[in-house]
Amino acid sequence: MDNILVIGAAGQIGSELVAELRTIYGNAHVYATDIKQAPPDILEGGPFQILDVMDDKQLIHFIIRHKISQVYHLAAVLSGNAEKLPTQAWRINMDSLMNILEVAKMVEEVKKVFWPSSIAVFGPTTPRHETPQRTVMDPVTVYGISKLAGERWCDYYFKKFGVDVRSLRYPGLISYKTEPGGGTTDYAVEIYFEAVRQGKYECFLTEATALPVLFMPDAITATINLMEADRSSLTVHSSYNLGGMSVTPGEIAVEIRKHIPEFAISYKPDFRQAIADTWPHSVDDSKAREDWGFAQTYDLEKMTGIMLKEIREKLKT
Ligand code: AKB
Repeated sequence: MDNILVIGAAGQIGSELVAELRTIYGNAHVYATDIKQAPPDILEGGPFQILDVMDDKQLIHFIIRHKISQVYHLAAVLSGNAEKLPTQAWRINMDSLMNILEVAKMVEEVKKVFWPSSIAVFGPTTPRHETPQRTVMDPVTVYGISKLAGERWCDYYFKKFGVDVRSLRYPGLISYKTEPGGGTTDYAVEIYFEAVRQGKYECFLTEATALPVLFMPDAITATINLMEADRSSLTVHSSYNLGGMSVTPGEIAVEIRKHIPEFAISYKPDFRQAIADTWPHSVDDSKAREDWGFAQTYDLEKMTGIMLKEIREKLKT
């Protein structure tokens, strides 16, 4: 039986991934860790420990002590926050990945590693529509540069040392359980929370800014399916494109108004507009579909209905 370590378990992806992994592998086999306290369901549902992935000694002890065979390393400084603290963000994003890759190289019991990349690896001269798997990559943000460098390291550790590291270029992820923090696509989560809380939202991107987004259940399924795929079927060892749906703030607002007719949106672009302007509008994820069967099941309409219903429930309690 696999023992799984999730780093960044209290975050937007981690809090949902841990729950799903515990359903599949059993509560006792999924070790949730973070540098901050996790939400009650993670704490009560199985083992949780405060762990700093930057501390390589603590990390290797943890992995050996708990006989960890799979690692999901989700901790990162996202695009908006990384622009405020460039050198710290670079250090955190890169050193943490290097610690994980080194442990996976050294400890034979570690069979697989998951590390998320992002659409941020693309840049202003990358084709913006249906961005191909292999294309120009010239990121101009610290976050994007760190993700692109990370992808190259993942590919290097796979080819040089046989480390089975798997990765997805996540688009903006939309969820209601745990709100994201410090990203450019965060608007697409905030908009739903503010629609329910206040009936209005001031968006930090313009009305027509198109970015790819994906509903969290599809992202969780994709992540686990990639990790469970037969190694021989995988042809990309840097990171797989994951498209989702291409949406603008204006289009989400129209969809929200079908449920909350009085919803008002205004636009006040800030520094994150310049980041979004260098990212793809839509992404070609045919390689992920071919190699390990990626499939998206939620569209904007279905996602909006669920987001508003779940946020209403959540804010009641
Ligand atoms: C961000 O906006 O920084 C992230 C991402 C797309 O990687 N959500």
